Amino acid sequence: MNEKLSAASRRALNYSKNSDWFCEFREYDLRGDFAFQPGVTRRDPSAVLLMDGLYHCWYTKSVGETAGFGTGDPAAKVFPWDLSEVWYATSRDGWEWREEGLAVGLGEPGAYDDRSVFTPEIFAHDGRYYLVYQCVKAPYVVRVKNTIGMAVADSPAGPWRKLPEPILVPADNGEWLGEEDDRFSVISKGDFDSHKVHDPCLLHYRDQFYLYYKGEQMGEGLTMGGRDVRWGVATADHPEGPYVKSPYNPVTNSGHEVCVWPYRGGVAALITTDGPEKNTIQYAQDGINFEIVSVLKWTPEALGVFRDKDTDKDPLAGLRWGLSHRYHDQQGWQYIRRYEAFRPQYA
Ligand code: AAL
Repeated sequence: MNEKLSAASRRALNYSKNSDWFCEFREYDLRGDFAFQPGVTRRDPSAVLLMDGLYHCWYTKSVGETAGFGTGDPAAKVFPWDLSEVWYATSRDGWEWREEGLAVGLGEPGAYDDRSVFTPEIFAHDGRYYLVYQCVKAPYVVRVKNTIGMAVADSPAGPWRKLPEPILVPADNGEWLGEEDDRFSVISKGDFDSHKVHDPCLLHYRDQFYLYYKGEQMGEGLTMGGRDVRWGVATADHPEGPYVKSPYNPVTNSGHEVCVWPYRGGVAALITTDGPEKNTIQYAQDGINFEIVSVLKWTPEALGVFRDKDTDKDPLAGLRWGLSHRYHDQQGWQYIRRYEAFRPQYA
């Protein structure tokens, strides 16, 4: 064998394995209330649960145009996910969806969630349902800290009982520089999750509750893969907490919306959008130490996976289909679509 191996060939020595983790994606428009609707934003769908022959999902909903920051009007909508609430929909076939109504609304003025509640994930355990989602307390300025809230119900249709305080908050070890409302001027950055804790996703794992989440950092930097966005995990002995951040955080060096599923005693993750390892599937045998197992051509945005009862049967069983969202136009109208993952059959 040729003794001279290039750096790329040395790196490729391990690339031939894991091909069963490789997949591509297709995306489809949906019918009913999830069809595109100008003037309405529906985005960031949760995982899809199937119960008694009915599919259920939760998502961010808001109406009205996005004005952005700097209007001088504190009531102006600054992001498509500002002034939002968590809504709930069902479907008999996963294609035609019916909007059932509001699941979790804004808190009272002055509460930690009085400005926006958005980007939900659903977790079912022991006959009880848990929604985890992002919260913003007014005023929604650039430097506002985003937290994670939880609401609990005995039925997917609610009623939902909010916990009195967020279950997870950003690290408080960064220091802003000056008074200007920008998120990059800092005296010190602090931890990877010093500005926002986002995209919560709960799994029951190794007899604990693992809350995976995306962190955004004060003074956010750039890497060779773009935005420096990373995930962390916090664990608890009870679904309602208290959640303790892992000493291993951050557990990824890339990614955006959190998309994780259990597989054969470990945790699989779809890493998208940001960072040097974006568009990869990664696997952690211990739920903490993730390794790349496949590199993907393209991924849908903000996946909410269908929670298959048996995800051990195939590496991709936990990713096979679900919901995603798409920006229909730059006015900020996003809508929910269906995605499907498939293994390409090369001739
Ligand atoms: C989503 C999530 C978070 C971000 C925004 C709304 O895809 O990553 O919730 O803040 O985009």
